[in-house]
Amino acid sequence: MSLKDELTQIRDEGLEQISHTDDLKELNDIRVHLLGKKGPITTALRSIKELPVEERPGVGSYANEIRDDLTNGLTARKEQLEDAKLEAQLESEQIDVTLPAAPVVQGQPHVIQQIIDEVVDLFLGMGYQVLTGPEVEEEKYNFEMMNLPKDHPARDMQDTFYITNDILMRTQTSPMQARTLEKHNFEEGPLKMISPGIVYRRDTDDPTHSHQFHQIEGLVIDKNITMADLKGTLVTMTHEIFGDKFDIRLRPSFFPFTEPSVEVDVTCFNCMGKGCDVCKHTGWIEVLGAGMVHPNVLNMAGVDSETYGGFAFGLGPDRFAMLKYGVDDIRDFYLDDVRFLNQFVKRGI
Ligand code: FA5
Repeated sequence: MSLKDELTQIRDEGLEQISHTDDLKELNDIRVHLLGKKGPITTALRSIKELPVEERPGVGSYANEIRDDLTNGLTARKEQLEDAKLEAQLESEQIDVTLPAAPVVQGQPHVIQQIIDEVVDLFLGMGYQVLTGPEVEEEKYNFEMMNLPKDHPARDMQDTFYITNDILMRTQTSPMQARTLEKHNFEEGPLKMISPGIVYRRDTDDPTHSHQFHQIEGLVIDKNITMADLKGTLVTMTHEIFGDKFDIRLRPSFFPFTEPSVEVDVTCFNCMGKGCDVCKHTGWIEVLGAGMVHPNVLNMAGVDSETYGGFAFGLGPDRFAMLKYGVDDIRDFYLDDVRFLNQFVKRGI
């Protein structure tokens, strides 16, 4: 076989090999083999010197042509394989942007805080200011200025954690009445305030009592406020929190800081007024204390009780939450068990 034919065969076999490989590494091995120092082209070129002088240039330039053909073949195949590799990668790593995103765990206020927020929002809408006060309170505000002098038997109604003789953990949010009355300037308008917060009592924990719970105090003082205003306000709140089907009932009661005083009952959530075990067959459940502010409370805070008067109420949002969601043990709210608390997720906030 002539050297030219040999070169043609090297090219044809080389191009055949190149077209059959699908692997970039293998393609590189082929390149090294065909065009490398020990490859068939180099070997063929070396043997040119054995040809007659007049044939040498022709075979030399033919050998260069063959090398160019192989180089071009290698380059083209390399591009093809790289494109195919990229294509496959793009295909396998495709992201479907229309798929629903993985859910993000979202926090939410505790169910009792949700009730407090609902009540506060309602009263803000009715023009009340929202105030908060100290949980470590002076005995003077918690009792004395609420018309509960020392040794008054009604102090026993709220068993107290004392820190010193004069400082205690407040047993109710009512001291905020005295604190606000002391500061309010009635020349600037009536006093309408709501005060949510935590209170403490030496109550033995049971399904409806906790030693630490929440209260929301409400106070409205102006000229010509009547008990009808109190009832109207409580009916509005009941409808807002529990729904329009719920009614309220006022029962005569006693609080030293209101006269007259009432306990307020809401339609039983369980039987809707028919009577059941939950409401002890009365159809009603007690939710808050209220009344017309006692003149002594106004006078002690420097407000003229001859001119001004009004109503106050104190409700327990923990009990509200029990009623609203039919929870039969108040202590469940404080266990921080997410399986329990997740039942009260407010969808869509
Ligand atoms: C009072 O605390 C009065 N300060 C309320 C008041 C304010 C009356 C203004 C008049 C005018 P009482 O002790 O009843 O009242 O408590 C009020 C509410 O707090 C109760 O109706 C109940 O919902 C809640 N509550 C009382 N004790 C506990 C307790 N140990 N655990 C959970 N909630 C309680």
